[in-house]
Amino acid sequence: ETPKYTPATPEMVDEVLSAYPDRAKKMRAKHITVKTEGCASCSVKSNSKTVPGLMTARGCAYAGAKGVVFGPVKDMIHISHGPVGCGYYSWGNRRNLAEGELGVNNFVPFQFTSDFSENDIVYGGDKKLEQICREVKELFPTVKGISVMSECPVGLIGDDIESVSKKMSKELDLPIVPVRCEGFRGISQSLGHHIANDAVRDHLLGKKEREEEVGPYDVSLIGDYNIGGDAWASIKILEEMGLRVRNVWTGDSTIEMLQTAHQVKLNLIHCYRSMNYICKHMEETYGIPHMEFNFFGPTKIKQSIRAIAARFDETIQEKAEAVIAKYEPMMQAVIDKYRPRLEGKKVMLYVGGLRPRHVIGAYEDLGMEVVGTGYEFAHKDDYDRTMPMMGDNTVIYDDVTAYELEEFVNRMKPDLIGSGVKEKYVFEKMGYPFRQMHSWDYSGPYHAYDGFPIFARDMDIALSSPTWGLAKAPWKKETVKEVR
Ligand code: CFM
Repeated sequence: ETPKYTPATPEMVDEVLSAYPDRAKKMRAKHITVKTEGCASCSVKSNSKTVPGLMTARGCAYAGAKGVVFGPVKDMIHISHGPVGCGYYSWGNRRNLAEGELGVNNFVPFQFTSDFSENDIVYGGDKKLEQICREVKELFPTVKGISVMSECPVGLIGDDIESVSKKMSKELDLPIVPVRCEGFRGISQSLGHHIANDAVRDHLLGKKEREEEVGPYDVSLIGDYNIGGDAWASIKILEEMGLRVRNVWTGDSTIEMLQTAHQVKLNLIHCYRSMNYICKHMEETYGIPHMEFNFFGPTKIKQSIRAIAARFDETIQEKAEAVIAKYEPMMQAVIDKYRPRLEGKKVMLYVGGLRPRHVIGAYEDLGMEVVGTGYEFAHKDDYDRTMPMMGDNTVIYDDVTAYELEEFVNRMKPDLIGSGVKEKYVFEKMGYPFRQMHSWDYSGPYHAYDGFPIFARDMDIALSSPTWGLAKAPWKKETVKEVR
């Protein structure tokens, strides 16, 4: 009794939105489109404020700066500056893995907060911040730097974290980076990425020189946060191609990788949304070109390897072909195993700012079709890159509300949904196979050749679980005779 898939139509969208008051309906309609043949009016409004009263999944600037960009830098201590909740709820759930000795050169699994109380709000938290910086250095003398991640109240009461950072940086002889990522700034975590990029630009990038000369094959891997080991899988390919990955921003990375990233030949950018700012800056200031690439699924990996190799000489190009030749048969074996089980399955996605388009190729490699997708906080340039990848009669939704997504799923009945923890249990209770496409559901990596077999297995596990046959109460099944 598989539910019957129904393609999206403009009427379906209209019907779902008709539950809203006129004004809200009008505003939301601009953020949703059904792609039709020719795709004339095929665009959506994005990167604008959520309609108050509607429940969406977005995060805040603090989430984008602390959780996304700075958090994974392992040998710095990141102080969640403000009340305890922001630090507590951003603690350890993004699965950005890091190697190293805990408390010595890896502080990623820890949580540091200034734990603001009423007194700090009334009298200001600058003195407390000074004290925390001293304690950080005293307790963890090997720490390489500190970031001060502002939470909302710090901005509201006008604390001067810049001057505290400057003062303490001198006193402790340690880079201390003030980051003005108060959650109220902007309309989503996206501004937090930008603020964090700017903080790296102003306080870290170019502040240190590696003594070794810049080699012809030196690159940085930008916008890979090592979720479930993704960056490790990506580095493996790049190094087998003969490139030298000098810096990773910021999965399993160090403060030195942020300081010396002006010393490479090329920036390879996976997550465009969160790191395009700094790449443009490095291009303008240091003349380092950047290129986007996609390591999800063998088709995109192959295209990306060749595109990257084309930026280098024949040595790299030959090695690139050898890498493809080595891994393609393994990937074909994965496809041969899973494609017959997954062929034709329809997927609906809803993730942050990159994956809603980046994973489409990986699903297609398995014969699956993405019939709906959307971003929490993407901008126009992200949707411009997305539209051509979607088939006809697919629905694209920006900053979708909990109600809208549930109703689209109710009407379209996809086979699999890929989204986050806020969505997971709603859809599982509705009887839909689900995978978390932020955290990889305690799994991963999904990037690169190491990741694709795991991705394929995980999608199959979700879809083929016998649980779905038990989701309906026995007395509601037609096959069960009514007992009176
Ligand atoms: Fe980039 Fe990301 Fe993403 Fe992102 Fe995020 Fe993330 Fe994401 Mo969750 S940096 S935009 S702010 S690829 S945490 S590792 S999964 S929403 S699609």
